Parts: sequence; C-alpha cells; structure tokens
Amino acid sequence: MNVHKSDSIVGALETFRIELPSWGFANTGTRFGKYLQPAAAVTTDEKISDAAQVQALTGSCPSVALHVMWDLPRGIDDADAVAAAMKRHGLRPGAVNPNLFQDQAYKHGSFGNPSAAVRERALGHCRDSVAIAQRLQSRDVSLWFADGSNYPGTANIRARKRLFEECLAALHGDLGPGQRLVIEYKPFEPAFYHTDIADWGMALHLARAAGPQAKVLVDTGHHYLSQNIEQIVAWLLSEDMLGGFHFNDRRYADDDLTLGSIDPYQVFRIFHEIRFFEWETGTPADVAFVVDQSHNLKGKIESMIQTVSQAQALVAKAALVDCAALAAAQQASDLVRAESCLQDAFASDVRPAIREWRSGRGLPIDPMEAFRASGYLERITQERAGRPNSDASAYA
Ligand code: RM4
Ligand code: MN
Ligand code: MN
Repeated sequence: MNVHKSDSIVGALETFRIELPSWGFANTGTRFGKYLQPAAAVTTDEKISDAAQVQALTGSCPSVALHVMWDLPRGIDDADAVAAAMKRHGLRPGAVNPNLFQDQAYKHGSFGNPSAAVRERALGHCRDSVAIAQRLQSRDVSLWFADGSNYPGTANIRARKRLFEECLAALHGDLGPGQRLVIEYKPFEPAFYHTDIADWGMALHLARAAGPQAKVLVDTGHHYLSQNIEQIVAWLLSEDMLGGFHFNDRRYADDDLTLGSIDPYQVFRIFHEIRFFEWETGTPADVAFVVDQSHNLKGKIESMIQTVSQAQALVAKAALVDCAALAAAQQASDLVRAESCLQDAFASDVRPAIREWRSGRGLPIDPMEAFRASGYLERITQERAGRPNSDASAYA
C-alpha cells in the first residue's frame, strides 16, 4: 500500500470514535431468555470498567452510552457516582437513554398513550433524562419508543402522531444549548401492527416538529430487509438531520449481532456515504456512532472488541475510496469505473496499515489476543461469580 493510502487510513482512524453501550456488557439476550455469563457486568461501575478495557485495547471508544433505568436507577441522584466512575476508568458519559418501555404504565404507549397522565409520566422521565445529560455534560438524549399497536383499528394513528409532536416539542424546550434529542425509528417489535415511529421519514418529521436540536438516529437493525440504508444516510446528511447511529448487524430482523458479522459491505457503504459527503462539502459530518448490540452467546467484552476492530477496518476501507475519481466517473456516467471505486477500496487489505497505526499509538497490534493475554476476563469471572445475577438490564 502506498504512503498516500496509509496516510488516509491513519487520518480516518485518528478521528474515528464509536461509543459503547453500557447494556452490551450486562446479561442481555433474546426475548426467549438469556444465557448468563459469570463475567457479565451487573453494576454500572462494572459495565464502565469493562468498556474501559475495550477502549484501552482499541483506542476508538472513549465514551459509554447509558440507560437511565438500568444505570441510574435513582435518576439524577446517581449522576455524580456515574460521572466519578467514568473519570476513574478514563471514560466519558455518552448518550443518555430514557426507558419508555419497561414500566407497566406504558402498556398502551408512552408519548402516544391516549392517557394524559401516562404521557405526563413519560415526559417527566424524559425531562429527568435531559437533566441527567446536563449534569453528566453529555450531549445526546437518545429516544427509542416501543409505542405502537398490535391490531388494526385499535389505535388512532393520527391522534398519536399529534401527541408525539406535542410531547417532543415540550421536551425540546428543556434542552440546554448544545444538547440534542436523537430520535430512533423501528418498523416493528414490540408492536406488530403499527409502530408510532416506524421509519426515517416519520422520525425526520417528528425531529422537525420537536425543534432545531432534534435529529434522527439510524439503528442499522431497524429496517425491513433489503432496505437501502446508505440512501437514508445520504438523504439525512443532505438535510443536516443525521444525528447518529446504533450499529449492529442482522440477518432477519433486529438481531443485534456483531457489527459487520453478516454484511460488512453494508457498513462500508454507510461509512463511504458519510465520507463522500464530507469530501464534497468540506465539512466534517457531526454524527454520533454508537454500538447497540446484545450478545447472548459470545463473551460480552470480546464481541465489543470484535465490533470496534471491525468498525476500524471498515472505516479504513472507506477512507481508500478515491472520491475525486468517483465523482468524475459518476459525472461521466462511467458506471463500471464508479462502481470499482467502491469495490477496490472494499477489497483492499487494510490490516497492515491498521497495525502500523496501532503500534504508533501504543495500542496492542492484536487487541483480541492482548485481551486474552491480559487475565482481565479470568479476574472478573472470579470476582463476579457466585453472586445473585441482577435482572436489571434484561430486555427483549
Ligand atoms: C430497541 C432499540 C433501542 C434499545 C432497545 C433496548 O430495539 O434498538 O435503541 O435501547 O432496543
Ligand atoms: Mn437501537
Ligand atoms: Mn434495536
């Protein structure tokens, strides 16, 4: 690989950041159950400590996304302890996720619930989350709603849309300068007839209705099969409405598998669209990359190391696309040349350049081997074994 190409890779890796989810280190699983791992984190401090291992070995994930109900069960009263734990482990608090799906009150929805009292409760929890984010000096409050219905005719779809507009606008009013709401969509599950924010168009509409500090969050697992996700990314970028991502891979639905494990070319195409936008506009895209995965069978920390390493490799490959050549080929409608710009970059072996970057940064050349040699897993397995396993972070 020539110097110019490895410079592009180093440049891309130097700026690439991907946030880890606290819940990815706990015993999460499928809706049918979870296979408990003795090393899985239970306390917030353990989750942060595990995330710190991944950061120490990969160098690309200095922040951790938090779920209020699971990580800050006493709400804002837990914020100082979380901030201190982050500091102790050399990390920063990331996106704050309110929980609008585990309280019995939300059986018929949160912001979309016909009951004003339930909507008030949901709004109150989100307002607390905005305050927590302020206290933690974290920018994003990340909203995912399980709201929807299971049977035709049972919900007033238009009325619920209006309720979402109202609640989101009210919540937006609480944001401090620099804070953001990021709004996630999902076509189905847990609701199976209609989901109130089913796709990116609905999320875009609601973000606009909420106010200027609201953007759309794209969870890669939240689309119908064969949906062109990079087109959604390109459109949101061009509208300045792409807030961030939840990365995971899937084969069928919202499988929450390791990034790039099924379709690495999909992730590459997303990274490419972002970089092509940056090249064309000369402005860095202000997009939050966050992992949202649930590893039921693989080791929690190892699968996060895999995820971050895979993300680094795909960012590196995307950095090899010759944007000028691509733009010229597109302009000339030279289809084959344009297509090869992507294919050549994707086919490049970026491993030597990544290894060089790692050793230059004082990172282990092989993060997975370094983790296995570190003894961390054995130590936590011993320390954490034999104590009651909390259900606190269980979800579908
Ligand atoms: C959803 C969505 C959210 C996550 C919940 C637990 O499918 O991806 O981001 O917080 O699961
Ligand atoms: Mn998600
Ligand atoms: Mn999901």
